[in-house]
Order: sequence, then C-alpha cells, then structure tokens
Amino acid sequence: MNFQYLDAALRSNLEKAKNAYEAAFVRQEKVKDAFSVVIIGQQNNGKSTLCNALFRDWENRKFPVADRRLTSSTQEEQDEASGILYVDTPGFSSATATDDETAQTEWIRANLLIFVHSIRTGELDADEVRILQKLKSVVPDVERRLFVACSKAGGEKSEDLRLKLDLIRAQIRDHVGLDVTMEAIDSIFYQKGMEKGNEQLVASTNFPKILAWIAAGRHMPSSLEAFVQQAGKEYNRLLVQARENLEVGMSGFSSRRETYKNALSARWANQKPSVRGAWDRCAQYV
Ligand SMILES: Nc1nc2c(ncn2[C@@H]2O[C@H](COP(=O)(O)OP(=O)(O)OP(=O)(O)O)[C@@H](O)[C@H]2O)c(=O)[nH]1
Ligand SMILES: [Mg+2]
Repeated sequence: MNFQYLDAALRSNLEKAKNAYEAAFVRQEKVKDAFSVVIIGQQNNGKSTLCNALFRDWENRKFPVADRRLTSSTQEEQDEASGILYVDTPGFSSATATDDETAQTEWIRANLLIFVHSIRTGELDADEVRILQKLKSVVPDVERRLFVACSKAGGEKSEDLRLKLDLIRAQIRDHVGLDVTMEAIDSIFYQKGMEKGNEQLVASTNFPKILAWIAAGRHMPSSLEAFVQQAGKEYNRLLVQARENLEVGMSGFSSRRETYKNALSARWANQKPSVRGAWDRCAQYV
C-alpha cells in the first residue's frame, strides 16, 4: 500500500504503531524462552538484596549491594535450578523519573513483577504511586503479575507493621485502583534464618510466601505476548483505516477522471469524422 497520499496525522500514527509492534515482536523473540521476574522500586529499598536472597547464594552475591545508589543499569541473572531469570533494575527517584521509557521496556518483558517498597519510610510517596499508576497503564493483567514487597520489616513491632501495611494497601487501592498481593519481608533476616537453619525466623520474613507466589505464577505468559497482541491489533486497526481512506481518495480520483473524459468527448463529438475516429481510438486509453 502506498501511504504517501495519506493524511499526515494518520500516517504518523500508523508509523508509530508499526514501530511499536515490530519492536515488541523482536523483543519477544529474544526473551520468549526465559521466565523473568523483574524487580523494581525506589533507590536503596533493597531490590538487589532481594535478588540475592531469591538466589540463596550469599557466598558469591550476584547482585552488588550498597547503602548508596548502586544499580545504575539493568542486571539479569538466571537461576540454573529453576530456570528463572531475575532482573534487577536501577532504582527510580524524582531525578530519574524521565527514564520511564527505558524502565517500561523491562516491565513489559516480565512474567512477574516485584515492586519493592521500604516499610521504614512508611506509606508510598508520590513517585512510587506514579510508577504504580504507570505500571497499571502499561502492563497487561498487572494485578496478577504484581507482588508488593515491603522490605526491611524485620525488627518492626507487629502492631506498627500491620497498621503500615493496611495504610499502604488502602493507598494502592484508592490511588492506583489495584488490589495487589502484598507482604512485609526482610531479606537480611531471611539470609540469617537460612544460614542458621532457623525455620521460625525464615517464616517470619515471609520469603516462603514470595517463593510460593512465584511458583504459582509460573504459568503466566510474558507481558510481551499480550503486549505484542495489543500492539498488533492497533497496527491492524490503523492499516484498515488507512486502506479505507485511500479507497475514498481513489474513488474521488476516478470520478474526476470520468468527468474529464466526458468533457473531452463532448468537445470532440462535433469534429470531422476522421478526427472523431482518431478520438474514439484514443478514448479507450483515457
Ligand atoms: N535490614 C534490612 N536491610 C536491608 C534489606 N534489604 C536491603 N537492605 C539494606 O539496604 C541497603 C540498600 O540495599 P540494596 O539492595 O543495595 O538496595 P537497591 O534497591 O538495590 O538500591 P539501588 O540499586 O541503589 O537502587 C543495603 O545496605 C542493604 O543491606 C532488608 O530486607 N532488611
Ligand atoms: Mg541495587
């Protein structure tokens, strides 16, 4: 189809939809065999520590941890035993809020997403709410893919903890419109509990619940699959619209051609027969 005669706005939308679809498709081909759990959240909230804990390999920590902003680019490691690809993303803040576009490509590749919030800071702040709202608008089926892990909860009084969790749950329901799976966790206590073989401590960190949630979500297709379908539908819708627009344009062109031909015929109708014969022969090509 030749789009050069299309309306400029439609042509630009079509171009964008085509690029979005093709990019998602290529990305899906690349990651389709790996089941990925993508960890997101604000800086210093314990994303990398959580990744290490999910790996249960504290001797050779795969994900570097520090008390300052550390992870500045996405790092992914595959757990050989389970085949799960854990994806640690750079923490966001108001200053990095413009990186949203880059972050979104990670969100939509995920089979499951863990949003890490530090319970020590109390409720979610405006940036965290905004990121959750964005997640909801970008990731298909987000409620089933998302786990909110309230980290650094070890040592909190259980009364305070319950109060904070209730507030955060209400915040997410009221400001984001999601009813999410959420637990208070502690990756450091989990490590201690595992190393000492202390089952009670391990249970108190809620890691068994995260692990069970991941295991239960192993059937979830990557968001990319749904995203490719959605992008494909939009591209197709615009293609149909473009074709209709072009057909309307072409029928206008045909009727102008007909009028022109009739005008010429009328002009030649009164000419000498020899000239008319020549016209009749030519007319079939007009
Ligand atoms: N007590 C406690 N400390 C934690 C926990 N998770 C992380 N920390 C500490 O918090 C600090 C930051 O942890 P990181 O895992 O590097 O945080 P991050 O979210 O990856 O940070 P960026 O990569 O900078 O975005 C480190 O000092 C960790 O030891 C936790 O569950 N409990
Ligand atoms: Mg980190």
